Amino acid sequence: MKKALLTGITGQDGSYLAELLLSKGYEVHGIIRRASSFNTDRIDHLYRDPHDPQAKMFLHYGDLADSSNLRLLIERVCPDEVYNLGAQSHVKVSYDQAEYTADITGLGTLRLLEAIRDYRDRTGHAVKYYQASSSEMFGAAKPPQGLNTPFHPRSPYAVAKVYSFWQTVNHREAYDLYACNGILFNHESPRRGETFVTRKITRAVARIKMSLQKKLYLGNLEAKRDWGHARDYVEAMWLMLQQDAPRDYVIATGEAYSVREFAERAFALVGLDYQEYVEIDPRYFRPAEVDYLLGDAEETQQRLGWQPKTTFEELVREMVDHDLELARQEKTLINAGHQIALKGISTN
Ligand code: NDP
Ligand code: GDR
Repeated sequence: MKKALLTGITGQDGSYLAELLLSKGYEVHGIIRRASSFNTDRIDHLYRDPHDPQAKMFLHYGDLADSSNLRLLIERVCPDEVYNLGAQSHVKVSYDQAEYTADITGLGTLRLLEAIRDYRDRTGHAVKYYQASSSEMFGAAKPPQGLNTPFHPRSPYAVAKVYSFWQTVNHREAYDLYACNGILFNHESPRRGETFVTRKITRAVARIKMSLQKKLYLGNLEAKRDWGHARDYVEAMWLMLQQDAPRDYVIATGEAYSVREFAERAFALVGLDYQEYVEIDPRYFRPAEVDYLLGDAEETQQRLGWQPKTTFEELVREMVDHDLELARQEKTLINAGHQIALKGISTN
């Protein structure tokens, strides 16, 4: 039985990847951060008590800021594959917390790579490494962007991801580590964090439809993104670690839509006109914007034998349907006299 160790298992991608690896018979170990309230909602359906002989997923406290903890976990778990999905992953927040983002999203990668290298050298146990690289690294570069496009990062987050990209390449070249960068363009799902624009829109669409919210405040509606489904993209991550030799890959759909188009379609699905509900609030503008991301991924995707399965229409519909159900539940609770905090409406 193969063992995988995931950072970021509580995030959107971590939850889908954990599902995929469990379905393939892996023993899955995830690093979670201690918080004063539970932060495991996305993986609760996968959890079994560790005393249960059927348990295949195990959670360990840790943090990308803590090298000694990362080293200890690698010793204990003896993983065959490590997926580094953990990050301060919000671009706008990275402007507010630039140093923290550099530490976790940038240096965190080095801490993990060095721990793996040391473990491999001492034990001889081969470990394959996946780095969650991002289309944000292309930033201001003209579309379409592919493996040969020079990086031009436009935020502290993107700069930290470029650092991690090159640390991963250098560990492959200098130490012969099986290490891959997956340069993934935006991917969304009903599990997307509520302060990312797609989920912020679908949550608002559903709440407005259910009369729980009146307006949706957004920033730049003209930014274009190449949006895929997270469930499809985690398969590409896994495939990258199953090849004969390590390399870097670009994963995208090859289609881009603006934030405005996303909003238009999401509102239309519930019979509403977005123009009546969306207002612009400059607080959501970024000091430097990434205007247009469109992936040129044909070549690397062919190498993997991977194609996205979910269309843009299907993605928007799945997210809206999911959030309509959530809004119905909220409405029921409110009607029963409970107080519901409409989180995510005014932040980021
Ligand atoms: P999320 O924001 O949903 O999840 C981020 C994860 O990182 C969470 O599990 C979070 O834990 C964890 N994390 C945050 N800080 C730390 C820390 N200090 N130490 C350890 N773990 C930490 O991101 P996604 O799932 O969307 O993305 C996964 C990865 O892929 C990220 O690295 C992201 O930057 C990258 N990426 C994402 C893309 C996308 O479109 N989704 C595209 C390209 C790259 P907690 O739950 O406790 O906050
Ligand atoms: P992004 O995702 O920055 O591409 O990073 P996000 O959904 O935050 O923004 C996409 C675009 O929408 C514009 N926008 C808004 N964004 C947010 N969050 N809130 C708003 O109200 C709003 N209004 C307009 C933004 O300006 C931007 O142009 C995501 C993250 O998952 C990264 O971790 C990942 O690396 C990249 O995708 C690929």
